[in-house]
Amino acid sequence: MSIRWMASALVAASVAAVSSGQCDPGQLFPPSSPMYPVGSGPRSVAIGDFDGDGVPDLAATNDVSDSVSILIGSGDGTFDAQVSYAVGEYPRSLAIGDFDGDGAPDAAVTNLDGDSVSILIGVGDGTFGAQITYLVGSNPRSIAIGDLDGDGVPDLAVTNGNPDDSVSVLIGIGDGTFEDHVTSAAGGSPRCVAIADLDGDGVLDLAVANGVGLISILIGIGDGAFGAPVMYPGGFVPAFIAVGDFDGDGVPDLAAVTEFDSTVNVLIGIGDGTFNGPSSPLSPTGSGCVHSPSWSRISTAMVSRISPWRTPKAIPSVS
Ligand SMILES: [Ca+2]
Ligand SMILES: [Ca+2]
Ligand SMILES: [Ca+2]
Ligand SMILES: [Ca+2]
Repeated sequence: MSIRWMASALVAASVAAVSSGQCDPGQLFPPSSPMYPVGSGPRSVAIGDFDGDGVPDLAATNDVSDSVSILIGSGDGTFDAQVSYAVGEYPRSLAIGDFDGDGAPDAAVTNLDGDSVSILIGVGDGTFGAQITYLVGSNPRSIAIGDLDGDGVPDLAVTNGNPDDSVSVLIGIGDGTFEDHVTSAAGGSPRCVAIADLDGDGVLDLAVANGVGLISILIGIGDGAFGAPVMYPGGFVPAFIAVGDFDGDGVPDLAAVTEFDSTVNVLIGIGDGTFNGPSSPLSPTGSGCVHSPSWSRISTAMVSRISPWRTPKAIPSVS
């Protein structure tokens, strides 16, 4: 049973319930909370001032209708009706940046089933040009924007899920186009990527939440390439990761939510690219043991998910 089929079935069931009188939308949402139709299967949302009037607007990915909905903000808390733009197959995440340097926000969208990224260049009046797509790895789920090679032009980092288990970097040219993607190993079933200078050398680095229960740190070299990932235990299927300075020492720290542990795992940055967290870094070679009291809370099932990482063909798919 495909995810797309299940999503369609849920939408159909909801519509049927409302139509049959079993469910009154007015009881679910008060009249003061307006709802705005978008496409089918909305998955993620981002904010940008797409028409340049100083009022935030919305962009949402719709994974069943393979589109992005743009809703222009009126300034009083309301939004115009959506205008949709076609993107690739099963769009998942999107990020907003100015890829062509014209001051108008553009959008980058991961297409989970299309193994691609769609770029929508903003005109500046709230409309967007037709998509330009770039191939990446398998099952791209998450996307982040940063100047990874230090040339002043925004670049993209994209997680590629199983079986590629990598991060794709697309270097921006500056005119809204991107070079072909270059991949770096990231762990097992990467699900979310965040960008920050984790070791304070002025070069942006990557933090990746991997579905097999690991947080990967990839230190940027400066030309858009990255060193080998250093792994930290991340709980049972870390799904999202965010960067912030939680202890106020000026060094970025990490917070990752786990899908099945019902926890947020916090890793405190040391400043050299390493972290104090649930445990010490794991050796990518698989040698040695991890000595940490918190390691014991990781279940046998969790260990079985980590151990196969040392023999990549055995990694369970959680994409
Ligand atoms: Ca632009
Ligand atoms: Ca760049
Ligand atoms: Ca760095
Ligand atoms: Ca800190």
